[in-house]
Amino acid sequence: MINSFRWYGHNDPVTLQDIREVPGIQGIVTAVYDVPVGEAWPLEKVLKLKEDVEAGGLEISTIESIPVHEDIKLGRENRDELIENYKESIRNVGKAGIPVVCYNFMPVFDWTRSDLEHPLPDGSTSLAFLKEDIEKMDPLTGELSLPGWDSSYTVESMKAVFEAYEEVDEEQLWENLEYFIKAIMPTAEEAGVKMAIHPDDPPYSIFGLPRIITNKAAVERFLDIYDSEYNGITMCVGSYASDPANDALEIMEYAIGRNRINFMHTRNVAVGDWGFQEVAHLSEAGAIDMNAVIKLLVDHDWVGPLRSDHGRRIWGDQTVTPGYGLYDRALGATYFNGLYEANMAAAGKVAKFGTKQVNK
Ligand SMILES: [Mn+2]
Repeated sequence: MINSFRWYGHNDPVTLQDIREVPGIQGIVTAVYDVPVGEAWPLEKVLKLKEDVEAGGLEISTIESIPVHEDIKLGRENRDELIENYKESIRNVGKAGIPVVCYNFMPVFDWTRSDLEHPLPDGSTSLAFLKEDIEKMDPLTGELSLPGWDSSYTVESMKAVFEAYEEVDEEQLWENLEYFIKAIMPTAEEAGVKMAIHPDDPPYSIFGLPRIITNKAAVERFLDIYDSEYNGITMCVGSYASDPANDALEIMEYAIGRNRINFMHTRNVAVGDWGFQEVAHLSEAGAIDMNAVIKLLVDHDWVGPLRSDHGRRIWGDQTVTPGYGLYDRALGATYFNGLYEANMAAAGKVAKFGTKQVNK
């Protein structure tokens, strides 16, 4: 396991030096942020990103993410050109020696929450998805704007994209995903880049839009599209567990049994028929047995990147990017180090983090 930490580039108030001081962090999860969605990432930009991270004493373990253009998801006529650009980005990531790319295939909205500062009993706040609040929202009025929603959409363009999805049901979206996967995978294999699809977040339909990467059956169907270790998943335990019908550990056991987990996201959630709220990473705080998660990785000698996912806002953290403050993610990262070390020791193996500190 390569314990990793997401970094949003030089505008991120969490610096590479901050991250480097978190014990056991070996990998950076980041992206090229200044190329419009649909265009190819130039090699120079990928190499510059790599140099910047290495100058900070760290290495890129994962690209999160290369966004998939809406026209690919919609299966529009111009998709072949957009897919060629996507393949070029994968090739350039491979040339930079970066082994993993995370992406998702969610229509219109990336992750969605109703509240970014929902209080927890300990006085901290976190991201929440309260169904009764979501049901009152109408993305077509233009009155709402939530993070995770692409702010570049005007009321008119939002209406247009919703109209376009009236022609794309779940089966059609699967077909469009299949077309995309079959087109990019030979390139990913050649480039030595393992692809890792992130589940829909939350893993069910919102605002009538189709959503397909939602449960164990979906993972099975997805992996069967193209049977290669380069065609894998991001096992985001918190996203899968956000649907009370899912058993995230069962999904994980299935995917790791097929050697198709290419990236791990570890966050915990409290879940109910009311929706879900993100909580501290500790198992007892939420629905996920994190020790069982790490034990599965150790049992399978899993060697990929894992990152502590969304944290609560604690200790007066002023970070703007919701869920991506330094403190609670750092607490999560050290918690996962502890679980990893203990599980490795129980299996008669030694956990190595590359952090041995020697004073002169
Ligand atoms: Mn995730």
